[in-house]
Amino acid sequence: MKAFYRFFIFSLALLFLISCAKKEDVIKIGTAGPFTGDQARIGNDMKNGVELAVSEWNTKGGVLGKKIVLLAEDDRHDPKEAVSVANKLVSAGVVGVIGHLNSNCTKPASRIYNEKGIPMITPASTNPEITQQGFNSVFRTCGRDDQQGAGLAKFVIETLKKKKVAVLHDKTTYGQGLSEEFKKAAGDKVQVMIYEGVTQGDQDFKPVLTKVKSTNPDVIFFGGMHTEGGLIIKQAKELGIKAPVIGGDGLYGSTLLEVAGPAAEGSYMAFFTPTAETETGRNFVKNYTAKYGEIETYAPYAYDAANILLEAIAQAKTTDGKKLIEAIRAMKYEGAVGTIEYDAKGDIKKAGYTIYTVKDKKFITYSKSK
Ligand code: ABU
Repeated sequence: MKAFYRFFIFSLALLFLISCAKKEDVIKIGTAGPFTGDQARIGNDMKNGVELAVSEWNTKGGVLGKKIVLLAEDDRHDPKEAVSVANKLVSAGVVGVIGHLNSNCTKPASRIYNEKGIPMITPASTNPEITQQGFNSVFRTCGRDDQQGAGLAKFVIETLKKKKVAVLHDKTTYGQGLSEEFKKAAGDKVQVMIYEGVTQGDQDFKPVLTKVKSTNPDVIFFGGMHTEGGLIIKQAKELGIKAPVIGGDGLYGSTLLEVAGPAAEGSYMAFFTPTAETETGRNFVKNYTAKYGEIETYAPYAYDAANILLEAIAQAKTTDGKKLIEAIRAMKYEGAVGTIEYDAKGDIKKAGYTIYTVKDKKFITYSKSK
């Protein structure tokens, strides 16, 4: 019997040692965003960007001599789910996270990562407050909505030369925040004819658009995402509204073209600077499209975010969160979208926006910010 117990304890100890050894064999990084539902296309585009970076590093031997494992969690652009998946990623032992996509998810999730000292780089969340929480672990590769809102206001005033603006938003951290930034930047150079919130997930915007129509605006500004934006564009046309719809990066993407159909022609949306005209930018486009097809939206920003995190691990020679955060903050990274450098808050030092319009069912560049 004694021999049996000795064998039993020896086996348990062996199993424990094997599991510890296995744990140290890989380096886990996480990504989280809306991988299902109406934002699945942009969510998966973001995930693909991260996956591409990870696979390229693994082809070169991983990082610190270890294979990189990517854990991807679907937050369904639901803030509660975002907190839940953030806890799941932390428990699984990720050393850094790329995500989330939606500002209303990134903001609460960033608290979880910050409590554990784990760096988080969002490639898409543009609400200014994300980097104003006093969390030194929070970074982004995209710009902010104060920059985007100011760019859009300038576009309406100086390029379109329009004054009467109907402002709608989806009541989210991003959508409402962007609309506020637009209004703030436009000041008294525009006349806000109506300012109303709509609900994400709604299908019928004709009641609010009927009110919009009665104010006879020159432009409809919508702070929100592509599904609701597409429906607003389509239903505004159906109501005979001539004013073009204009919005931010949330409108960009094939879902808007699909939902709005022919009504999308002549609408305007800001998006970040496209991939850089450099070897890294061109290689990214070539390798991404070969593997996943056309780039949807945030993929290059996610690719750069993942590369920055992995480069930080390589440079710091550790996965210790504090050291990684220091390495990210000190880095000057030449990525697919250009040079990325961070300020003290975790924002990129240089953020550019491009205004697109829809022509012949495609997004085409209208003007670029300097
Ligand atoms: N930047 C638009 C979509 C993501 C977000 O900030 O909520």
